[in-house]
Amino acid sequence: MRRGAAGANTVPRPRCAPLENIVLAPRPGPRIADVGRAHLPPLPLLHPLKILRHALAAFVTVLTLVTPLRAFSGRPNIVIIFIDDMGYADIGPFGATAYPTPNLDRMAAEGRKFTNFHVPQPVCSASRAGLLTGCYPNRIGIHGALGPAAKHGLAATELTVAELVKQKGYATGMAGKWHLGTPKQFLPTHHGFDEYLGLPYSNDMWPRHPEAKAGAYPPLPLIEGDHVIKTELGHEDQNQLTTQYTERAVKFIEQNQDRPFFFYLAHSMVHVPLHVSDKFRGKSTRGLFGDAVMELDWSVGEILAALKKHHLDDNTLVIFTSDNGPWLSYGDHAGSAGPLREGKGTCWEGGTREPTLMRWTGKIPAGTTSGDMMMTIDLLPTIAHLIDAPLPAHAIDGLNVWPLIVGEPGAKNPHDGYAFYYEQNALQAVTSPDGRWKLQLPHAYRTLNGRTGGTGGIPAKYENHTVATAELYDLVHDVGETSNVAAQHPAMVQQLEAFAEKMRAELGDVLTQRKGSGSREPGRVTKSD
Ligand SMILES: [Ca+2]
Repeated sequence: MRRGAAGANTVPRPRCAPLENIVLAPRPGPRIADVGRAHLPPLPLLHPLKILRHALAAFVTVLTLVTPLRAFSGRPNIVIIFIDDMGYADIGPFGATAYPTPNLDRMAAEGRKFTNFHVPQPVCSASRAGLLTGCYPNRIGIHGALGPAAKHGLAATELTVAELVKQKGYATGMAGKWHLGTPKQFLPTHHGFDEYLGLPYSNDMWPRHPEAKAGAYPPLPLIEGDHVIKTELGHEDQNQLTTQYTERAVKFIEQNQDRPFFFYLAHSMVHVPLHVSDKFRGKSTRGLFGDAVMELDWSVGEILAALKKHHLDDNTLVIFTSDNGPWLSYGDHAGSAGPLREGKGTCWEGGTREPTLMRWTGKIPAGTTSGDMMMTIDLLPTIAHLIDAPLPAHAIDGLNVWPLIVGEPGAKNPHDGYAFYYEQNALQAVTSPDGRWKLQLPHAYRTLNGRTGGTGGIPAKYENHTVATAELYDLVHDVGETSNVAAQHPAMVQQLEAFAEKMRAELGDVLTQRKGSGSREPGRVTKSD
């Protein structure tokens, strides 16, 4: 497995000059002109030549302070919009027709659509761990969806995207669902975010969820920083979440328009139980689900409008994607994976291939589509490349894919393959680096087996099915994983089996009773905490 110290981004890079610390002091900080003035002596009555010398000294002082700021302004702002449980075909650019998504349509027209962009695991906490650390989530001890009582979370020693960009003086903020540990020490403000507003975990871990047994969940809190600011959210509070998160993001952009910033907007919707504000209630022909997507589209529009208003379009990378595929058992309250097989909670394409858009005016070619395979774990090293930041010394799994993102001629995926783990360290599938070939390894998975899902927020029951022997799929010609072509391509099966073995040696695999050598422990609450 490649280590951060051996990857493409690992050339030692100069640390920030001390002056950047002055320029990037947290707001409200001194304005550049004020800082310059603070360094000037008072101007007594002096000989004209002395006045000239003072003036020259002042000019040089101001110049040295301003120069680093100008150099720094070349680093892009980054906004990641992470939707919860949105399916591959749930937005206009990916085929949704039952409701309009004009802002996402515009984002696709002004940016690039990625049709083969994946998450490493098809479930909330694990997926978020991969996005934020550039690691396969099982490498860092995070799997599944952490419950409110979980006593573990993202280890303090892991490096998040927020901590990465802070090394370069970025302002960092987050709104929305965290889900990487509820005890205070694991919350976003302890992982590199200057500010945070949101839910510590999923909005269905809630006493009012229609399926929640009495006493199963504590009251669902709203958190600001690392303090609970509302102890028990009700339905109307959930109705306001999309609006509230969006307003926070817009305010953050406004406040930080003059310095590089990173904002992570992790919406709670369209995870069940679905909620929407009055702005969009009843507005779609697809019920509450369509209404909620329309509100998310509105949210994207607000972000793009804020960037435009502050003239940041050509210096801001905006990424839109989802943490896993649709929760199909919820039927009319679930999204659609379109042509893809299965959904959330499976390593079929419907579970991990996400509707993804990226926009950076002048850098990412507008109105284009990429079919190259990429994964959220690649974003941290790609961002490190963009801002010239050092990668962590510990091993990570993602690699810089910027040449693929911008469509450089001849660009190739730098990986040996991608691994899809699920449950507690079960290696269920692997793909070739170009994303064409996928080997489904023997494992059990959940399926509705052709039945429709539930209605009104009550799910249907899944059945368990099994992949008995490894199955090979040609995703270029069969994106729906309908025809096992293992018998026709034995060499490809062998190649992917070898990659799977390499992953088992590194990260282990409970399905073949293997222990890996490269895994790390999550953070845990200790008695002294
Ligand atoms: Ca999710």
